[in-house]
Amino acid sequence: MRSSIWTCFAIVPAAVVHAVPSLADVCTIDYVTAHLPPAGIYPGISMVDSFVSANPVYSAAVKDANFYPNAVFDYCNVSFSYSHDGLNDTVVLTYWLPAPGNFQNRYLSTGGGGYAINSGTQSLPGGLIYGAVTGITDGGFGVNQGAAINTFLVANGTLNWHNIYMFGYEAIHEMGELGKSFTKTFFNMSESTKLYSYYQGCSEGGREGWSQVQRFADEFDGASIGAPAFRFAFQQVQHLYSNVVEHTLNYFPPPCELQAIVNATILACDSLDGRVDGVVSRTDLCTAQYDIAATLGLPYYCAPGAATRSGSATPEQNGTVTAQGVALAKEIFEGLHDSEGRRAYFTYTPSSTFTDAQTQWNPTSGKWELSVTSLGGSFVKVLLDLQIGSNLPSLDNVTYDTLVEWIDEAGGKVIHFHGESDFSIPTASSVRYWESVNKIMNPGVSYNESVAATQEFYRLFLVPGGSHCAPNAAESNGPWPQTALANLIDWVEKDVPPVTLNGTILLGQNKGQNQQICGWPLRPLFTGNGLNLECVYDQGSIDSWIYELDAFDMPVY
Ligand SMILES: *[C@@H]1O[C@H](CO)[C@@H](O)[C@H](O)[C@H]1NC(C)=O
Ligand SMILES: *[C@@H]1O[C@H](CO)[C@@H](O)[C@H](O)[C@H]1NC(C)=O
Ligand SMILES: *[C@@H]1O[C@H](CO)[C@@H](O)[C@H](O)[C@H]1NC(C)=O
Ligand SMILES: *[C@@H]1O[C@H](CO)[C@@H](O)[C@H](O)[C@H]1NC(C)=O
Ligand SMILES: *[C@@H]1O[C@H](CO)[C@@H](O)[C@H](O)[C@H]1NC(C)=O
Ligand SMILES: *[C@@H]1O[C@H](CO)[C@@H](O)[C@H](O)[C@H]1NC(C)=O
Ligand SMILES: *[C@@H]1O[C@H](CO)[C@@H](O)[C@H](O)[C@H]1NC(C)=O
Ligand SMILES: *[C@@H]1O[C@H](CO)[C@@H](O)[C@H](O)[C@H]1NC(C)=O
Ligand SMILES: *[C@@H]1O[C@H](CO)[C@@H](O)[C@H](O)[C@H]1NC(C)=O
Ligand SMILES: [Ca+2]
Repeated sequence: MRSSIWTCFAIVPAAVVHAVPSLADVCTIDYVTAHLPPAGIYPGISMVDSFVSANPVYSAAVKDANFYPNAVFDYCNVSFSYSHDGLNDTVVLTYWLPAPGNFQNRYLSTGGGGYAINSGTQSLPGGLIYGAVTGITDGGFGVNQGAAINTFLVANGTLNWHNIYMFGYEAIHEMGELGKSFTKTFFNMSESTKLYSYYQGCSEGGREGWSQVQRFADEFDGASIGAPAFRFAFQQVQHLYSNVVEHTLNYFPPPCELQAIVNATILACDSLDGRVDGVVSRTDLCTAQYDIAATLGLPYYCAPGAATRSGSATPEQNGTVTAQGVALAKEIFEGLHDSEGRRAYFTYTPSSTFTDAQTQWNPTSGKWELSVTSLGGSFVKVLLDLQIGSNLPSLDNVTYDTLVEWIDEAGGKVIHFHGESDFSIPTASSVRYWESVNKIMNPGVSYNESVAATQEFYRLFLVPGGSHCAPNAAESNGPWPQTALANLIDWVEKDVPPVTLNGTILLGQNKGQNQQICGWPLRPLFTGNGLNLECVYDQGSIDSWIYELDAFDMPVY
């Protein structure tokens, strides 16, 4: 040992002593253990030293992902855990670290979906390929983290507030603070070297992103947020709306019938944006100009389906669109109103799939029957009725004041996008949020002036044809913001704002093509036979996205 050190010093110039170590040099349990966040870095938290794992992984390949381009990379796979003092809990953090030569002074926290606080390791390459240490947390929910709502009650009627807070915002915050500290220590960063910190997530992960931006202005330099499942009570209860329409109209359509309506709608509305590409870039024009009654009598056919873990085999569906099917679809497109006709919430755009309205085949009765969506059902069961049940989310506590607070303090930037054909979280939900921020932050100026001020730090993009946090097989030529994180990095680090958001067509015959995505409030319109995308100011289109929720006395942001 001694002689090999001596040899090293003897024959190599001094500069090489500081040479970048290899992945294998530092990706060891000993090195990680020696570089864990120091005690006291975050009040009330202690590292659990006995649980550290680290192993290098070489030539990992990712392909066809929605939130990062194809890549091949090496990384250090690290996990360690911490506990809240006095609670004896265990929260497991997983970080993927770039090889030292590829580290670019960046850190990224990522989030989950549904009632899960992370998306497994599938989100981690997103930051790694940009030289960022990238993390997920299990929130302390352990192997059951996929349905964290299972842990929100300790007994019927008794909430487990610790778990609810962890899910609501605390776990993501702790992951960010510990992750940044760990990154600096691991890579020997000096005090004065800037570590850029980011957040990326979609759906529940989008809500988690906003839960940080709203409360902790300094946590991230930028956030890339898709289709956030925020305004949680509205969002989760509205998942039940389609089921309640079915129940009220006593009509439980074969799924194929609704699919046929969607397909016919896309076909009919495709050209309204000026380009025949199978993508409805202007759902507002579709709402205004297309009456789905035109689908009455349309024949449809779907092949039989095999049994799955959660459902029995389904028969062939061969029929024509019925008056009941049309009435059902129309009622769903109206959105939730109270019995006095006052609007309670918005709904999905025409061309979105009717996912919440999915029925189930009962082989015994030989009928399609109601299937209550658990996204909404578990919410009501667990969080409203406080009964231990199948699953449920946390009720976030965002008020007007917290919104104004973070806006006052914020220095970070946010790219927020939402598929225009989202079937799970109505697109108008994100428009309302952006418009609320825009209005609250910029009193007394013209709309255009307020838009310019808000776009200094917060930009919203409606993705033509985009589905829920994914491109849409039914509108396969639509663009998808696969490089949103890269565009955010350019905005934060080079001050290049995404005037349009870079989109890539990920499916269909135009796969691989680039298509820019207009920044709200401008709307896409193609001219020149569909060849030129223009982002136009269209007051009628903007107004069509803004709803009066007059079923409630309280303001809804
Ligand atoms: C990463 O580490 C975790 C925890 O030790 C382990 O379960 C997993 O298999 C590792 N992944 C790879 C690709 O090495
Ligand atoms: C803490 O949890 C561990 C296992 O999770 C258990 O063995 C130990 O008894 C607990 N300690 C206290 C003080 O509850
Ligand atoms: C950090 O510094 C130590 C001591 O010089 C060195 O052994 C280690 O390789 C460095 N780590 C990285 C990631 O550069
Ligand atoms: C569907 O039903 C119609 C009318 O009964 C029949 O003509 C057609 O062949 C059927 N299609 C399939 C694919 O079974
Ligand atoms: C909790 O309430 C449910 C009804 O929602 C009931 O079925 C269950 O038995 C109750 N559990 C306990 C432990 O009381
Ligand atoms: C919700 O707001 C109330 C009143 O400000 C506060 O006491 C409570 O801690 C908040 N809860 C969450 C989850 O933020
Ligand atoms: C607002 O800006 C748009 C361009 O983004 C322009 O077309 C429109 O005329 C402006 N409205 C007013 C009232 O200046
Ligand atoms: C609707 O279109 C999709 C392709 O986008 C196709 O796979 C599906 O079979 C069609 N469904 C019906 C009922 O026409
Ligand atoms: C934009 O997307 C294209 C693929 O559509 C990609 O080649 C390009 O690198 C992206 N640009 C940026 C700035 O991310
Ligand atoms: Ca089109």
